[in-house]
Amino acid sequence: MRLDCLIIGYNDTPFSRHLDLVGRKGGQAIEYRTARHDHVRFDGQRLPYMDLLSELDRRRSGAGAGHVGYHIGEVPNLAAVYLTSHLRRHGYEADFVSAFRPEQDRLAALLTERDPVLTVITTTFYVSPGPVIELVEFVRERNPETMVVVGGPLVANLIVDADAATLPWVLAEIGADVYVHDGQGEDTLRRLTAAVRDGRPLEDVPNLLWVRDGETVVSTRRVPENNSLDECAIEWGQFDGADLGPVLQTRTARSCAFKCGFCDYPIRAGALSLASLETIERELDAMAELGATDVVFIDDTFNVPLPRFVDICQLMIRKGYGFRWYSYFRCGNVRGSDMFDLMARSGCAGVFLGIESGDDTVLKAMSKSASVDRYRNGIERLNERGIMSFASFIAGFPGETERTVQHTIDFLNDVAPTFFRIEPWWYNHRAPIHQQAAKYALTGRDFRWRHATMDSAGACDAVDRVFAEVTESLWMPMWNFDFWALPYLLGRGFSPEQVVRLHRLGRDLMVLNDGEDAGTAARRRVAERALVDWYAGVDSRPSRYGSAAGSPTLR
Ligand code: B12
Ligand code: SF4
Repeated sequence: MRLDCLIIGYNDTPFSRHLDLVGRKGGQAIEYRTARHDHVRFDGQRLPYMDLLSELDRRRSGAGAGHVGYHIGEVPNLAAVYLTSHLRRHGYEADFVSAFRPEQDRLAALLTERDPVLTVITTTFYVSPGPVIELVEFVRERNPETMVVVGGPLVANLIVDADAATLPWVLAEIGADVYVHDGQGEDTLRRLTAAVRDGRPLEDVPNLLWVRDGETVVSTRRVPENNSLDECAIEWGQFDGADLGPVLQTRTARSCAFKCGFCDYPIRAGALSLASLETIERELDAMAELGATDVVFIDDTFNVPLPRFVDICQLMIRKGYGFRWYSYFRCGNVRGSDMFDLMARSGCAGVFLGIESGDDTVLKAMSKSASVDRYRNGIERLNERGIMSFASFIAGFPGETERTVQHTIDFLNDVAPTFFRIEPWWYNHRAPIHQQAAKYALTGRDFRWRHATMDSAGACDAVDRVFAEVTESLWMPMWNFDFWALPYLLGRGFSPEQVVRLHRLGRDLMVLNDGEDAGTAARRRVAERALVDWYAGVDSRPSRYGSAAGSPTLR
């Protein structure tokens, strides 16, 4: 039967391609310096952690090149699941592909055999159009007739950033037939699917853009969506547990009630909107029914408001689902110990902490509504209960100095969250801090900026310093990994200790990334051997992707 809609999750750029691109910017470019902490050199290859695991698995199993032993796309892409569920609920034939690269063959088969009327490209993760262009070309080669639709955050950001003269050019370059312009967009997609299927004109559907004659952007009327999270919750029963795997992501809230100086998400996503406890219970029941072992709540502030968070933890205890769960967590908002006990009893296995700085003046400049003391208390309570934590930091926000960086190092060594990472500040002109540019003598944008107390190169130096001097918490790389790799790996059968060990051994190898002399090479061989030996003791479930033909993840 013909598909009404095929939805594509995410397209991860191969790391080697990324290195080539950022390498061309020169060794001092921030992107290049950041990439140094995102991979290890292993037997002559530069591999981010997920590819390192695939390589260890390939050697152990004797599989051939192209073996995808590990890929974060095994966790079903949430936007793709969400949009598929939304369309199915309204009676449309919809299916999704979680990750393009390891599922290329399946995507090609769906495009030719199920001949979708619409092919939808989600853009949750893209800060530039490159990955979308690659997908559009792939889709058109396999099915020139399908209508290619692109929407989501990338489109919204391009519309805000590009001026009237460049927007048609950028959209034409991406090459889709239609763009959805809305912070949500699911209902526009439903209307578009109906219109195309029924042969009605696109002009009937709000929130659309397309390019006419390569130079004019045509837009239909704007009707911003405000979809109810209760009415639009994912109906997990529509899916097969074996297809989805044991690690599932969901969200119980949209947007965020805070206004951190560096973040534009609440501006983009609108007012905070919450799903009811009944909806959450229905979703969790269905996930348990599908056999989920690990559930990830991607809400930006899962424990705000606190009474609701208590209700959710109590619900998980009462229902005895037995799965481990993970979320972002504002640990500075929680006092006392009871809440942490409740989290542990309800199965919390790991939390993402947006700490940002170990210095109160920087936290204040960030409008973080948090203090170092409250953070300290929160992390200590988590550590006592064996809940793993990942603490994320920003280097170089206005107000940052050598001294405040030292405070971050001291904080990490003193409080010891399980994992941490620090990244140079990315100056986003859409974020609230931009309104205070004059106060901080701020100039530039993105990864090239300067303010009264630091510039972007100084922020990179600070990252190197924190990486080198923190000994009591383990560096967790970002590239296709990040905190979200924790549920994935535990779901694949790793023990928490094995995940910790991976990070310890990975760091031993990562510190040797830059060296070329004989001494470094000898140390590298020892560190590589330790990883091979460690992996010999890992008894993980097989990958869903295995030797996916044509997967260039390891190239
Ligand atoms: C989980 C996660 C990951 C995981 C994903 C695992 C997986 N299997 O899915 C991993 C670790 C892989 C990851 C990687 C990265 N991530 Co990430 N990630 C997230 C996280 C926590 C959740 C994303 C999510 O699923 N959202 C839920 C979906 C439902 O929301 P949504 O995309 O907004 O979709 C809605 C609409 O936008 C719309 N929509 C989306 N696309 C389309 C298309 C059409 C046609 C229509 C109609 C509608 C539509 O539909 C949805 C329903 O309304 C977010 C933070 C957050 N809390 O959201 C960061 C986030 C998305 N990640 C981010 C970034 C920067 C990255 C990386 C680039 C980091 C890096 N340098 O490596 C990589 C990119 C990887 C890649 N392939 O390119 C940024 C994105 C910034 C941006 N887009 O401006 C975020 C917002 C974090 C942040 N605040 O910085 N990430
Ligand atoms: S960083 Fe997190 S808590 Fe702060 S405004 Fe953004 S989404 Fe909200």
